[in-house]
Amino acid sequence: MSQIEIKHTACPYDCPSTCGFCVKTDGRRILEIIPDKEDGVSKGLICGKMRHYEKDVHSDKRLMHPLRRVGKKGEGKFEQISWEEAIREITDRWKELLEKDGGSAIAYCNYSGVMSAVQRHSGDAFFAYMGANQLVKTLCSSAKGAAYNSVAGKTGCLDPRELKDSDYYLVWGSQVAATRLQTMPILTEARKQGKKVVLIEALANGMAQYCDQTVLVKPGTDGALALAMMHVLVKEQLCDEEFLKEYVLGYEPFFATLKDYTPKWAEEITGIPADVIEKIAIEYGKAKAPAIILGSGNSRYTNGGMTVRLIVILSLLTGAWKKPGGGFCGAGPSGTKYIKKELISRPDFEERHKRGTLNINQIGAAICQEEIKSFYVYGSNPANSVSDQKAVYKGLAREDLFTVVHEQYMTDTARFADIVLPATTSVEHSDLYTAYGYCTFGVAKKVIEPLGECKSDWDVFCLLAKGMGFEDPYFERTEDEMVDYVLQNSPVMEMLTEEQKEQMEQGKVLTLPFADHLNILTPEKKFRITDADQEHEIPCYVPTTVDPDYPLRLIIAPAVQTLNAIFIEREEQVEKRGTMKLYLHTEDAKDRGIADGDRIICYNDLAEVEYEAAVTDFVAKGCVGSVGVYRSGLSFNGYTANALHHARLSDIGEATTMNDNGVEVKKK
Ligand SMILES: Nc1nc2c(c(=O)[nH]1)N[C@H]1C(S)=C(S)[C@@H](COP(=O)(O)OP(=O)(O)OC[C@H]3O[C@@H](n4cnc5c(=O)[nH]c(N)nc54)[C@H](O)[C@@H]3O)O[C@H]1N2
Ligand SMILES: Nc1nc2c(c(=O)[nH]1)N[C@H]1C(S)=C(S)[C@@H](COP(=O)(O)OP(=O)(O)OC[C@H]3O[C@@H](n4cnc5c(=O)[nH]c(N)nc54)[C@H](O)[C@@H]3O)O[C@H]1N2
Ligand code: SF4
Ligand SMILES: [Mo]
Repeated sequence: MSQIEIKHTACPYDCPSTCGFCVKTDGRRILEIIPDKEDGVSKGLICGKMRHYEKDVHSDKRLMHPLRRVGKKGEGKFEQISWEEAIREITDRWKELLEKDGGSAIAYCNYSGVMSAVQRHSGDAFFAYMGANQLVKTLCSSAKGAAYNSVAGKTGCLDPRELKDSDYYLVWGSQVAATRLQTMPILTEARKQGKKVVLIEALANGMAQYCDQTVLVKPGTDGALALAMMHVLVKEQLCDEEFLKEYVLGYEPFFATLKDYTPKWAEEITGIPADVIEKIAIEYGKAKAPAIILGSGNSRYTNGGMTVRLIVILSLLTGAWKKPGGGFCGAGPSGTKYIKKELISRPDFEERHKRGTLNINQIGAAICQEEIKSFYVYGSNPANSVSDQKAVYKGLAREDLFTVVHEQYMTDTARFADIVLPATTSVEHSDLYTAYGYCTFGVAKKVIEPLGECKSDWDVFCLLAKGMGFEDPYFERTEDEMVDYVLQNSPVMEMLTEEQKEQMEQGKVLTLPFADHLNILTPEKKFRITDADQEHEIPCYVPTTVDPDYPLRLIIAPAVQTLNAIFIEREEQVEKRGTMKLYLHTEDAKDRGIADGDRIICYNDLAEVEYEAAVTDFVAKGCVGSVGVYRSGLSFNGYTANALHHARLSDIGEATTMNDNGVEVKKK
């Protein structure tokens, strides 16, 4: 009989927490997930999605063998083939393409299916070595990241665990209960202590109940709110002049512009009454250690970078950053590089070729072009995640686009592949883990052998490299050797105590020191309100693009039960989540003769998408909200919110503008 063991591992998914937890295993199967009370981030509180990860690992829907398409594109008919055949077929085709057309004929798509370092970044090295079109990976919060960098560089912001010391909270566009679960107990405790939590949202139905006050804002107008709040802070002399003098560049010319940004001016734009803006600004200004918890929602606009710049600047004016718990939460908290990513993604391979670039947000249009002849997808599901869904399907349906998808499940993208390769889950491969929302680091070795014929991204890229005849030693390491090599070269090794090293060996996720928030990591060693590298050196209000033909603004929000398109193969999660709903304001519904539960069509110049109407007062007027990512088979008419998303890019960071689309709604 095999022995039962409890082993530590880490969550591989795109969630700021990267919880550590335990798995019970008999060496062949994962029997149970056991939350770990000693884990520094989760403290034993992990989400319902991962609480039964064993059901995903052992799902009978998992792909177990390489497959070759036998039916028409998208029909979903495949035959089983061997790995040798699969690799030969792929690499023969690529060699032919490279010889005839060059690397510009090959595109790939990868995003956040697996977040651990080696699995996530190994493909970058492979495709750079090959000279395929480089993917600009800006599908999530790149506008937010670039805007934060403009003001604060690499300065570490608050680790959410520091929020216990804050005395006033602005939860700004984040469904914390779904996406930052471990912050919830801190907010609950703060409220018990009489501290105030204010929510600034376009779609507040998920969070309003956990906050003392909800402020509904018209989508894409938060920059006006931030400016008006700063107007009030200056007028009421609530800015910390000493702090600004010592730590902040450019506040004088910026302050000179604030006089026109009155609360009354902002009311017109944001829909928030002027007296509400004034009151929040004064409360915020009088708090000793106020914290702004910023989600990514309001960065996903054509003015998203500017919005984030303004909110980060707001967090500086009262000197909150110098107080424990005060400042800004929602960008990189560490201020230190834990992993030398370049050892995995190998930017030096770029020198081998001059490559084209493709932005992931525009991958649909790209794969519709004849010049692109092959498409490789791993750790991503573009049919359900990127903008202009109709273009994505049109491209995937091209009989002459040789498509390979490396996946755990037969996703809407994989269904169109010529070759499907089965992927491991995190317990079947080894890797290094850093959280993007916390100061943590871990190494989790594989717990069980890969199921069926599944292989990890690292192993597949090494096999493909061999098939291609790539001779660089990079491709010769085994997965464990690669993980160890990156670990041994990690700056973290010098930060760890002997006890922590032992814990790391056991697969635990370690907490590293929080950043010194006044160790300002910009070239000038000061925060920058003005930035000569930006289109607008002095930050100002920039409206988002509004399409007069489609007066409602469509935004998207995450679902509690799923994580992007992950977990949509688990029946119980999908059942709990329910049908595809579109939230709309009572008055907007009334104007259109729509009642709660009606079947409705949401449309614009790109597509028509069918929903069930959810009528509520917890959404800003003029805004409609689509919650969760659905696969085509679970949608009403084959399309989801992404079909209504234009592929425009944000002002800073070339990022998605998923939330910045005009739509209209009618009863079906
Ligand atoms: N359960 C669950 N957890 C997740 C995910 C998931 O899908 N499900 N996704 C993961 C991923 S990939 C990410 S990036 C993070 C995201 O997590 P966060 O960065 O915390 O952001 P979200 O929770 O997605 O919240 C975005 C919010 O912005 C709001 N919003 C949209 N436009 C505006 C606006 O103009 N102004 C304001 N004030 N609000 C606006 C939306 O209504 C939404 O509530 O969560 C991760 N965690
Ligand atoms: N409508 C709508 N669109 C969205 C969002 C939304 O909330 N609504 N969210 C946006 C955001 S914030 C993000 S970050 C993106 C995410 O965009 P994507 O990363 O494209 O989408 P995911 O749904 O995360 O799909 C990842 C896929 O990777 C697979 N996978 C998991 N582990 C591995 C592995 O180890 N190897 C391989 N090869 N595959 C693996 C999973 O099975 C899954 O199908 O989507 C964006 N698009
Ligand atoms: S999805 Fe997030 S909350 Fe859930 S276990 Fe993973 S890291 Fe923790
Ligand atoms: Mo994301």
